[in-house]
Amino acid sequence: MTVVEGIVSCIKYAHPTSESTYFVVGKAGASLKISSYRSKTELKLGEAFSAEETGGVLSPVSILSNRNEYEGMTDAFVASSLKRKPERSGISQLDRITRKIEKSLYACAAIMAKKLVMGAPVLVRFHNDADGSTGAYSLYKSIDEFVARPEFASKPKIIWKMHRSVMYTLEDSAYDKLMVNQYSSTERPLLVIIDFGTSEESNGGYNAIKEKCDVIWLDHHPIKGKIDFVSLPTYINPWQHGGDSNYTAGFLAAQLSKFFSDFDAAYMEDASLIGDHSVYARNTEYGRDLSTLLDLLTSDKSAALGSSDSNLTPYEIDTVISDEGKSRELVIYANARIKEHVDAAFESMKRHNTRDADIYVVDFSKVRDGNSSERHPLPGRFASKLLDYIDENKDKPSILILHYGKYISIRINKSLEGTVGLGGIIEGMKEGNKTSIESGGGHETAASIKLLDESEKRQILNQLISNLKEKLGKS
Ligand SMILES: [Mn+2]
Repeated sequence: MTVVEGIVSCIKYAHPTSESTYFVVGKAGASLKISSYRSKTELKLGEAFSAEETGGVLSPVSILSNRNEYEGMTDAFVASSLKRKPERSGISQLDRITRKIEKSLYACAAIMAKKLVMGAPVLVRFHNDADGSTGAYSLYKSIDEFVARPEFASKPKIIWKMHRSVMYTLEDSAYDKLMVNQYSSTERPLLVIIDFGTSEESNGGYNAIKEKCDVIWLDHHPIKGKIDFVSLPTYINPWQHGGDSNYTAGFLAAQLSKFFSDFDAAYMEDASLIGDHSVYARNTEYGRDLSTLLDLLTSDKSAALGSSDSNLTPYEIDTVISDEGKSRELVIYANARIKEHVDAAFESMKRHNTRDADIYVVDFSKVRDGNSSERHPLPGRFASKLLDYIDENKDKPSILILHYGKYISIRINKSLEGTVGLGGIIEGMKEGNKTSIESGGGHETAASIKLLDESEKRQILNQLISNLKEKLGKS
C-alpha cells in the first residue's frame, strides 16, 4: 500500500459494468507524477485528495485544499520539459518561414503538453496521404519520447484518426464530440488537425466543435473565402507568413514535434515534401520510398497490414516502417501498381492543345477497370504522379484533368502556376454551378472539384477546359 496525493484532472466514465478511471496529477517527492487509478469511492473532478492505493485502486482518506499547487507544478513541468526552438531542417527557404512561426508553434506545443500532462483527451485528425501521415507520425514519435519521461507513470490517451476528406464537417464534429464526451477533464479536450480543412465548408464543423475542444490547426492550403478559424492563434499556415503550399503540412507538424523531444524527423520531412510535390523536396531515395509507402498505407491499408479496419494509426505505420524487408516489398508492389495505372492512363487519355500548355483528360474508371475493388492508387494521388510521367521528356508543360465518379482532380505543372490561377477558376465555377458542384478547392497546382452527382460532369469538364484554354491561349 502507498499513499497518493494529487488532483483528479480527468475522469473517463465507465460503462455500466465497470469502474471509472481517474487521471491524477500528483507528486512523487518534489516532482510531478502522472498516473491513472480506479477508486473505491467516487472522486470529483479538480479535487485534491489524499488516498491509500493498492494495486491501482484508491481508497480516499481525505480531501485537501492545495489544488492550485498542482496547476503550478504542471505549468513548471511543461515549461522545463519542452524545447524552446525546433532543430532546423537545413532547407533554408523553409527554415526562414519556420523562424517566423516558431513562437506560435511553441505556444501550440505548450497547449498540447499541458493537455497530455492533465490527461485531457487529445484527438489528432490527419489527411490520408503521405503529407498528412508524415505529420501525424512525427508528432506520434516525438510525443512518445516525451511521455517516456519518469513523470508519466501512465501514458496519456491520444486518439489518431485518418481523415479521408479535405473538409472538417458537422458529422466529423459530432463524432469527435462523442469521443471526448467519454471524458470529463479540468483542461478542455484538444483537437489537432493536420493538412486539411481550410475552406468555408469546414466552418460548420469548427463552430460545433469549438464549444467542446480547443483546436490546433496545421495546414498549408491557400486561404480562400471567409473562414472562421484562420485568425485563431493556434491556426498555423505558411500562407499567412510569406510562404505557400510548398511548405507542406507534414513538414509543419514535424516542426511542432521537435519541441517535444529529439526525435529526428528528417526522413518524414523529406517524404512529406516529396509526397506533396514541393519544390523544396530533397529527392533522396529513402524519402521517395517512404512517400510511396505512406501513399500505399493511407490509401489501402489492407494491402500492407491485412486489416479491414479502415483507420490507420501512426503506431501501425511504425510497425510497417520498422520492418525493412516488408517495407521494401510494399514499395516494389506500390510502384508496380502505379506503373500499370500509368500505362493504362497513357492509352486512354485525350489531349487538348493550347499555346502555353497541353491539357490531358483522363477518365480514371477506364484506368482502374478490372481492379476496382482495390483502393491504391487513389485517383487524386495518382493524378499527381501521372502528371510527372506526362511531363517527362516534354518541352511544353502539361495540365492534367482526371475524373472519377463525382470527383475531378486538376494537376498543373508548377511553371504554369501564375499563368493559370487555378483557385480563381474553381471559385468562379463554384459560383456559377451551385446546383451541380458540391465543393471545390485545394492548392494552386493541385486542386479538385466534387460534384453533387455525375449528371452534369460532361458540361463541367468542358467548362473547366475552356476556362483553362482562355488562360493558356490558342495553339
Ligand atoms: Mn498537404
